Amino acid sequence: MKEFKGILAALLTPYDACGNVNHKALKTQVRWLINQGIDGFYVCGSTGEAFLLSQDERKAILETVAEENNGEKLLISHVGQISTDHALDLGKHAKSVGVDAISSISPFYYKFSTEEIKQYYFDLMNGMEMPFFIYNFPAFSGFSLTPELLDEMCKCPWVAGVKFTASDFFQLERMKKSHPELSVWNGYDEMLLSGLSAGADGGIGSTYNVLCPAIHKIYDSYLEGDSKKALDYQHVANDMIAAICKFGVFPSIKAILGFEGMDFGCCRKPFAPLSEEGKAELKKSYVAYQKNLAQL
Ligand code: MN9
Repeated sequence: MKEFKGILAALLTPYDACGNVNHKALKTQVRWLINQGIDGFYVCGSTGEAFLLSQDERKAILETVAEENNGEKLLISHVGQISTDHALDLGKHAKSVGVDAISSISPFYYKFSTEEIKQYYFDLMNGMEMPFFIYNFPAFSGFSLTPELLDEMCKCPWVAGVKFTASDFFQLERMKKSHPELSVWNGYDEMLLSGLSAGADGGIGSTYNVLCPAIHKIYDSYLEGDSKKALDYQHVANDMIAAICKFGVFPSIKAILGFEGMDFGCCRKPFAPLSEEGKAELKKSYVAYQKNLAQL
């Protein structure tokens, strides 16, 4: 079995001119990332516009990624939905496709109680019986996984770890200290080194779609015990990430993939298209990023 660690790209969803999922571009992107040293893929998460896709589209995307990946790198399928049944439907499909693990954000919008959210996770894990990563992203979901709640969740043997998209590294450290057997993925790319220092086993991120070489250097340098070098690479990556955040994370990353010859189209509405000014600034930042990376 593959180990749950390393640098995973939270894949974006490419669309063609008619707004349909562009499976060909997706395959090209998966292969491009494998060639750059990526350790795996997180499919149809926030970055993949999960909640702007139909169930069938999500299933088809996973199948395409699995086909191109061909068992080479880690494959984690995000199956989160507001409805337990819809999430289970995606999860069972993902299991049949042969993913390494499943993951889900907590059900949102209705302000479900902690008990209801816990039950949602238990229903998914017991329904799928395979390694499961709880996706903790309080800023978007409105729900925060506490170390105490994680202790309770761990009564289920299928909990494999947490995707921790938050900046409370005390919480991350507590989770990892109490459950060293779990894998914790850092979620904010701009804070990868901080997450690793607090005990994270790797990172899953949207900007890794375009910054894999620099990001992998942060990870490798940290593991080699060279925090100074890791920080140098984090600085280089963060100059680019700051520009990406300024103009909208997903449209910006799609534009950068466009610079690399992969046409990902726009994000689905209500996401707005990237401005011309944004595109021009991103281009400048991307050229500078590549230069800075080469000089390190
Ligand atoms: O989960 C990603 N968050 C979203 C991780 O997709 C909303 C991150 O990779 C961020 O996009 C990135 C930029 O803030 O850290």
